[in-house]
Amino acid sequence: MTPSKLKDFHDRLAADDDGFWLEEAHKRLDWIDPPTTAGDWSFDEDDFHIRWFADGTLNLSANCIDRHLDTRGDQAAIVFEGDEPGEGYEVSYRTLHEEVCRFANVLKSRGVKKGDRVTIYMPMIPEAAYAMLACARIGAIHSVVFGGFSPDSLSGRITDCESTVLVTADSGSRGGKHIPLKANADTALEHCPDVHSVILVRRTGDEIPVVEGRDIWWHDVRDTVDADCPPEPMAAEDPLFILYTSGSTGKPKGVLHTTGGYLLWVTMTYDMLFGPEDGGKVEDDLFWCTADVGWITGHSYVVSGPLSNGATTVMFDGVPNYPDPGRFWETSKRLGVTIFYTAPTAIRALMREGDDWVTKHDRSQLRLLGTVGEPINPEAWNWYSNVVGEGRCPVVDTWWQTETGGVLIAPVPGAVETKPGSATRPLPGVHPQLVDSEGKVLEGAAEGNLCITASWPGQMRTVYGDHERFFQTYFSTYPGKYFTGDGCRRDEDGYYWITGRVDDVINVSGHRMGTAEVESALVAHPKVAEAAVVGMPHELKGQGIYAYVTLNAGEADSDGLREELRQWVRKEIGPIATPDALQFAPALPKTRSGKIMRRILRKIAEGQPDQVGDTSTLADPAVVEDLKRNALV
Ligand code: 6R9
Repeated sequence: MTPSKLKDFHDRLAADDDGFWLEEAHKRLDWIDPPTTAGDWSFDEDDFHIRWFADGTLNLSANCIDRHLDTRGDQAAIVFEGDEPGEGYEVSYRTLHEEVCRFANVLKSRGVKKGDRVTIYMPMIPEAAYAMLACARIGAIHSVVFGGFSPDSLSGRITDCESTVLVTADSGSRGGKHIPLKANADTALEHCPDVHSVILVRRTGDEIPVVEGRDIWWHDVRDTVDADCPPEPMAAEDPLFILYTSGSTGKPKGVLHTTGGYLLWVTMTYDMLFGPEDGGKVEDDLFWCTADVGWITGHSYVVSGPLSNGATTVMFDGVPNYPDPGRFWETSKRLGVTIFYTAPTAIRALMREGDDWVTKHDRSQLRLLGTVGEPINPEAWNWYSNVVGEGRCPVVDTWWQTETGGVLIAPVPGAVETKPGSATRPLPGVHPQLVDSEGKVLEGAAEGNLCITASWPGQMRTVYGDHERFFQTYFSTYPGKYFTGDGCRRDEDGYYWITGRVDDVINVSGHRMGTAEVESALVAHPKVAEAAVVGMPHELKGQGIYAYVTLNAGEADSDGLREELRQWVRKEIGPIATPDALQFAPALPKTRSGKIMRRILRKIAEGQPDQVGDTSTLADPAVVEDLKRNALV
């Protein structure tokens, strides 16, 4: 986009923001009833509400599929690339339409209606997208659970949103290893008596038990239902999906997004950041976002954003270093990928393997590179830009969250100059503000806590089943503002530099982990009395998990028990939650009122034990000496 075109967006917003949003909504989406109102919201406690385009009706799947059939029916909508290089196929928009309609009719045949919740626990295969779009087509609310999560995590999420239907596969295949999805699902479902139907997709062909009456194979029923399914008219504010994400307290929250605002936000941000250059055509690009559909990035920029724009999107069911660290670039070349979007953790891991794995594959077809999920260090940014992108491709560092639906801060290619390590400037319609811990607004160059002062269409609408928690979590810390949980610096040019979470959330390889979740998994072990978990710097993962564990009286620590506890957490939550370091502590540092002083634990985990600061308010300051002596870093 040219700088003047971007300026035009800002000017139109400044002149008449409601008019701007209505115009964009009408232009970019197909409505059944076009809306006549745009934003209607208040972040104040006594009048708290968020609505966008409230009198409009539309259907997301019709926008992502049906409206393209006349012009791009034969164009690839999805290019699937499996775990083994070259194991894949293309799905045209026409085929996507048929598969999604059939999937929708299978869901209907199992009694799924508008508003019902369907849980999806799948590998990164096109059927995962069919299932998501099929839900949207009939107005069911999907909850995708990342395939790397444990049976317990899965059952907790199924129970929280009261799903009665689960979509899963026999097993997944990642880096040559099989992931027993169906076996995990069966274990999870022992605690979910209300799930009456499991739709099973065959992925690996692994032998699995099938429960008569409950489980049905997709390939058995696919041809028994009609190949057409009319899209359900949905009010713009009807729920679209729930996605669980970790917060600083308690169990993961079910972030709920609604239909119209979310779809406009992902459609518009995809176009601004990854769409064709002026005069170009969307079908000339091949877009590859490496995220899994189990995360928000997969929802917004593998499925809805690209498909709503009529783009071709890659679904990749593998890992960056299998069969070797050249996989991304070998596959990009073979498929003809022009836009590549991944996480800093992957970039850092590949950077360590050396440039040869990159340079041996021709990358001249790449034109744009993106990153998401965590702060990118300038060294990794420069390597991505210079080695992968040959200094030719703009690097688009996109800052956003599950809660924001789509990108809020990022450089619009062609219009905003980049700085290595900065997500740069807010997109049109996004109003960031920095505040200090007392809530005082910071102007100009400053560092503080990142808030957003005005609603945008893609904002989450509630925590499923707990609207009070939604308000308390995001709007009570700094009244009248949405608090992101991130720290941020703004430089003299008005550029934003995200510094990481300021709450008790750890960002492990771009995945959010609540310290409270890991702690509760640890204390569930019969030998553990108490646990405290903090982040530690990690060269590849960005942050690692550092756990302090106090055993029950009479239990002896040992390396064997340390490993047992690490595996315990892995089994309870999933591999991403496995502690990187686990220190046995006879006691944790507590204030006299019994509050754990995390500041001290963080400093020790960061390898800065001499900076723990004032410990005089501790009930027993001697505890700290033991912690320092036995520190693992
Ligand atoms: C999209 C996604 C959100 C948290 C967010 C922040 C971190 C995401 C970032 C970034 C620095 C970026 N984060 N993108 N930090 N620069 N470009 O990742 O959503 O899983 O909800 O995580 O990730 O800390 O608050 P989610």
